[in-house]
Amino acid sequence: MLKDGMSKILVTGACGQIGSELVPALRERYGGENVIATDIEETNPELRKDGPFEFMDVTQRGAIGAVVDRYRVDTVYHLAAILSATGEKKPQLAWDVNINGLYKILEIARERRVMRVFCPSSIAAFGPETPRDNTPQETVLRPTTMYGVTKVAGELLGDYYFRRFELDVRGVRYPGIISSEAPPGGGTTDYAVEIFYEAIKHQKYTCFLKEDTVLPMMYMPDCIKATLDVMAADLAQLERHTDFNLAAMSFSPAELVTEIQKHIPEFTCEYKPDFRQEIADSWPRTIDDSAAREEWGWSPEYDLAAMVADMLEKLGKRYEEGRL
Ligand code: NAD
Ligand code: AKB
Repeated sequence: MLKDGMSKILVTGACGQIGSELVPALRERYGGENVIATDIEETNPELRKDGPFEFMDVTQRGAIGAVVDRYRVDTVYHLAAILSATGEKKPQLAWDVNINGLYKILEIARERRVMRVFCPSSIAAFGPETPRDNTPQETVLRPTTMYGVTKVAGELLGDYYFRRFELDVRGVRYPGIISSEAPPGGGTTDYAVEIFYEAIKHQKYTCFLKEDTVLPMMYMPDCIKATLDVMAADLAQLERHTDFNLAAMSFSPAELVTEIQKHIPEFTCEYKPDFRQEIADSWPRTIDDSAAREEWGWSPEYDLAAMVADMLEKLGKRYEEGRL
């Protein structure tokens, strides 16, 4: 709890892959009424069950201000964004939502004296000139996607608001997130979620990345843990603020297929790389997350084997119940 049990938390982009699981986790911890889920579209009606939901477009400053004022918001988890693959198809939209949206969130937070803002970055902040193995915390940030450009700019903007206005902005560079609840929203790592649905339903999958493309990944329970932990960390212990490297596991599509085949031996995968291959080739293979470990005690729980077993159990149950 951030302020004498009085936290009012706003989540933007709440119906997305991460928001769909972060909102219930926040409501569990802080109380349903205290977590206001917002999105431009209501693709997850479940979020209305345990607390407020509001339509809110993060590119509309007036709309953000109205929600912040109505609920007396003091903490923001800003998840609304356009991800890498959609961002390459619609770079202008990616800039508008990811940069103009973030700027408006930060300005409203500054004006209304919001206490703390979470704004995630991504492994997409790195680029082809970055060392790809054990990518250091401090390294070359020259991404070649619009999404990556917005993530680097977002890290810098958040740091600026911290230094210049003492707004407590925090963020991590999430790897690709794997989850069983909401589908991923137009990224390059989406294959690592789609593959489970196809393995269960059809026992075959066509992957849009090459079989040996290793990328950093993380299972949703670790993503939620990291998000809550970095936001709960003692500010005095933080040297960094908006750009913590974060790691849990790294694997290629072929390694994921082998792990799934341990549970579904008849599962097969073919590979037809598309435009997302070039994006993946510009990202790291493995990440050095020692700063997050040292400054706020980060440590993941799920490796590849544990993640695959849990995903197949959860999705398999939904399939048997006719809900997949
Ligand atoms: P997502 O695409 O699943 O969800 C984003 C949500 O934002 C969607 O529900 C969408 O409707 C909403 N949105 C889009 N435009 C909006 C607007 N103008 N106003 C309000 N809402 C709008 O994304 P996610 O995977 O949940 O990602 C959340 C955050 O985490 C993003 O900043 C993303 O860059 C970051 N991230 C995600 C991953 C991942 O693998 N999921 C990895 C690295 C970083
Ligand atoms: C994407 O693939 O765009 C996201 C990310 C790693 O930021 N999952």
